Amino acid sequence: MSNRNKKQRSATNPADSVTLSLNERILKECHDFYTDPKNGLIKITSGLDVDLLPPRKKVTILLIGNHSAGKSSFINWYIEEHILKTGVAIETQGFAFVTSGKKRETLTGNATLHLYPHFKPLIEIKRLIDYISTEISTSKQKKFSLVTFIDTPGLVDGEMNYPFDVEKAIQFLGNIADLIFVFFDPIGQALRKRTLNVVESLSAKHGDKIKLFLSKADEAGNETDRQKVLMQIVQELCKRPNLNRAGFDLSTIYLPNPNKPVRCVNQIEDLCKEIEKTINRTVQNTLNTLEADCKKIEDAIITKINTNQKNQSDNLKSSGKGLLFLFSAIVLFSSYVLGILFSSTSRDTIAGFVGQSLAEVILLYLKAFGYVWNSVSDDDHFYISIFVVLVVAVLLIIARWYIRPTPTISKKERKALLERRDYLQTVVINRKRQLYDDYLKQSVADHEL
Ligand SMILES: Nc1nc2c(ncn2[C@@H]2O[C@H](COP(=O)(O)OP(=O)(O)OP(=O)(O)O)[C@@H](O)[C@H]2O)c(=O)[nH]1
Ligand SMILES: [Mg+2]
Repeated sequence: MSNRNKKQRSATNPADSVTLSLNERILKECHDFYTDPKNGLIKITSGLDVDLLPPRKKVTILLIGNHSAGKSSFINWYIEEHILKTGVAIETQGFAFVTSGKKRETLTGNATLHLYPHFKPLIEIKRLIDYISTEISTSKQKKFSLVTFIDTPGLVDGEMNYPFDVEKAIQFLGNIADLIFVFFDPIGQALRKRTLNVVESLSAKHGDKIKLFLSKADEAGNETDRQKVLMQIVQELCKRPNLNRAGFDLSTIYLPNPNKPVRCVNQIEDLCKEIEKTINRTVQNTLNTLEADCKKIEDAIITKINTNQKNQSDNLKSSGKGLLFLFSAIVLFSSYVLGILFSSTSRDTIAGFVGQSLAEVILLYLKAFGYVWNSVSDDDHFYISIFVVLVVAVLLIIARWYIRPTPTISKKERKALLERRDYLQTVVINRKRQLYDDYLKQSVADHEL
């Protein structure tokens, strides 16, 4: 009980409720519910047939596109800090995870994969580890505290050799990312083959996550030029047979520059809204998954307890049968030995050992045994002995087979399992419902504003 209170207290840490937004707090609490070393869902499921992955505390957004399309500049703009190198030259050589944290820091590839365990399989792509890094920024702009951006090297056609398999890496990152932004810039029309190849293969699996943009739209000339560029890109995309065209949409964006007013429509706000929508969806999914996972664990606990009950009663029945076979083996063996050793012993000697009444029964048996024994030849005595030994051995083997109980859990373990179920129902589920209510109240308030 005291553990539970402690857990509940840690889940609503007052410091967190002051510094974190509600969505951050929900994702953090859900994550902690899984990873708590003592009562976490991952810990609780050890020994149960349930596989769980802790939810991530942030949404992951992968940015891909051709070289110089403005991917790094977009991230810098979003977080309002010049954290990534930008420029006309090929600036981004590797994959940079950009995330918010307490202090400005750059982490190496190994540290990055340690920080993002979901991405560990990237280590299998040759030489890639040297081209991965994490940039931690203290920025709290827009929704950055709930986002991890992944900046990627610009995709260029032709003979440009990447020191690692860039397509494979992007494919893998695309599997895990919650959103994939593809940037096409207006200048490099003829050089987009590689970008289109990657988009085509990603869209087959993740069509709903991919959003396409014409970036740097302020550089696309006048309205007519811009329409022409858009048409060209759409035509190129339409030529791709495997491209998933559900929700196929190409928005025009550029980074607002107060010193350079442009009269072109900028859909960059829609892009930011898309990020917010994904965050909201992730929060709801995380809460729903938490409840579903609790249910899964409860079911596994009940199954384990019921199976244990059945095993216990099966063990009892089986041991009964085993003991019966063991008893038969002992009776057969001892009767046989008794018959051979004592068939010529006198009534008085036997009575001296076991008393008069039992001696009568034993003598009766010895008489019958002696009759049968003497009626067969000496050779047959040998075969009979072998036969008896074999039967005894078989009986013992059968007895051993029956007296081999299926492992069961102790009363203490059973009690611990029921306590875990109780904890899930009374602490985790209740807290989840409370968080959901808070989330809904916030959404209603947002809409009313
Ligand atoms: N006019 C204009 N220039 C932009 C915009 N976004 C980026 N740029 C410029 O475009 C150039 C390339 O931008 P980057 O952000 O380095 O592009 P990138 O996609 O990261 O390029 P690589 O890392 O080489 O793949 C830089 O000089 C930026 O200043 C935009 O919206 N409008
Ligand atoms: Mg870049």
